[in-house]
Amino acid sequence: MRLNLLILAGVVLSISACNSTNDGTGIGGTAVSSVTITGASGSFASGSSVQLTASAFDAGGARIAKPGTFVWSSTAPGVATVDQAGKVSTLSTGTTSITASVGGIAGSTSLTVGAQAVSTKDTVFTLPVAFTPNLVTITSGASVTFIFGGSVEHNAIFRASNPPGSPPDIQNATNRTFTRTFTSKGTFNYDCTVHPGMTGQVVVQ
Ligand SMILES: [Cu+2]
Repeated sequence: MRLNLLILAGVVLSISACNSTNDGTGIGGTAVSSVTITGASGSFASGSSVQLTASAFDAGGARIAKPGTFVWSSTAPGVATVDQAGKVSTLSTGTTSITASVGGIAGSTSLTVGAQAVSTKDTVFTLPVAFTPNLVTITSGASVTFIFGGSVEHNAIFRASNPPGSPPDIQNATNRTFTRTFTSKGTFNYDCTVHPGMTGQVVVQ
């Protein structure tokens, strides 16, 4: 059984308040009532990046198209940093809270880097141009199923810098499923060379 200790995604917090100053009103004067963050799911390998998206909503729950500029921050920048476009860079094992705020209203999401329960098999999806999850930890001899969904072509090329035991690369494909078995212990990094920054990691214990 796999412990989903690390599936810590989605909206954890949204704060309602009524102090709408400067950026608190969007185009048309709509006050921001809540902020949510989407885009993170699963656990993340250190040394990877994750794009988050913030959305602002009015008191009636309608999304505000132009709420102003979100200010992003990370409570544990040693674990992961976030730039002002919502792009998270993961640095080391741990958990951090990523916050986006506009008009005095903040939303945040918890994000975990590194540690993951060991699994006897796992599945990686390509959604939409990211390996999800981009970190899986399996026992030696276990397999990972790679599901290349949708119409976008991807590949999975194991890095030359990996320890001995990388399975065969997965060449460009769409809408196909591949299984790769990992018989050697170690950390195996791979990339989709079609999409720069689309990287993943299999840790074999
Ligand atoms: Cu790709």
